[in-house]
Amino acid sequence: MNDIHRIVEMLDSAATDASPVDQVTSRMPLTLEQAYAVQHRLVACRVQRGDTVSGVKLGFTSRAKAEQMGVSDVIIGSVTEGMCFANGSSVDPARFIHPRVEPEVAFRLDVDVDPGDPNAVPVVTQVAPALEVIDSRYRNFSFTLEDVVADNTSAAGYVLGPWISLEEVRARRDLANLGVVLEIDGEIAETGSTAAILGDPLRAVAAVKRMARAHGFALPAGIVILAGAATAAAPLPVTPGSYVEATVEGFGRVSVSIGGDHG
Ligand code: OOG
Ligand code: MG
Repeated sequence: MNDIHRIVEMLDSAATDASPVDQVTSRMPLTLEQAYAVQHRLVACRVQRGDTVSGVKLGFTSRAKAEQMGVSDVIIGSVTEGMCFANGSSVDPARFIHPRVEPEVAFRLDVDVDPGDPNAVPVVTQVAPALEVIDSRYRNFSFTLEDVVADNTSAAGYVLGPWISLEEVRARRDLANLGVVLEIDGEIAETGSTAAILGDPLRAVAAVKRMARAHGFALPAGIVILAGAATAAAPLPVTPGSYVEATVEGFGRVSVSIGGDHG
């Protein structure tokens, strides 16, 4: 337990100082259960400093991401208000170590869900295009499944595009077959399809309930669900004035620009 405490301190300061650390598992074994215990304590540290949990995220729901990182199981993490950037706003890259950006689909949970109740249905009626900024606290962005779970699944930031009614989208299109494009400074960085996310992004909602039950997450009404990247992640540019945009076919756009003090 002392070890757990030390890992939490190490990962928490790595994030707040934007300074990388060695993988935990290169020095000591970590079970998946211990990894989630570390993650919950890390998020609790943020909450203690005045932040609020605003949602949950899934990782490795697409093959592109699993192959990019050499990890295959779906993982779950938390995102907070402090990680949320307004659509179109600018972020200071100095707060990150080696940030990457991913195009995602987000849902909003409409009802309180008790993950342990087999009859509780996680209802979602709104969907939005999203960008996720991930920033592993581990040197070289390399980790095992347990390392990345302990590090709150590399969560560092997210941006939500306009919410639209899921019913309206589904009346016109197949949510499981929409083109996704990630552009950086006007150039296409990654392209994919919403099909990449578990075959259908809506499957992420059921997966969140299952993962929440297995790993001790609460699912209150109003939280955001980040379904996972539809493509591999691209490096987030660090040049002030750079611009990142994701589009999901038939949805609005979501973008962020790079700010900071350098030039
Ligand atoms: C872990 C987070 C993966 C996704 O959308 O698949 C993730 C990582 O790649 O560092 O957020
Ligand atoms: Mg992601």
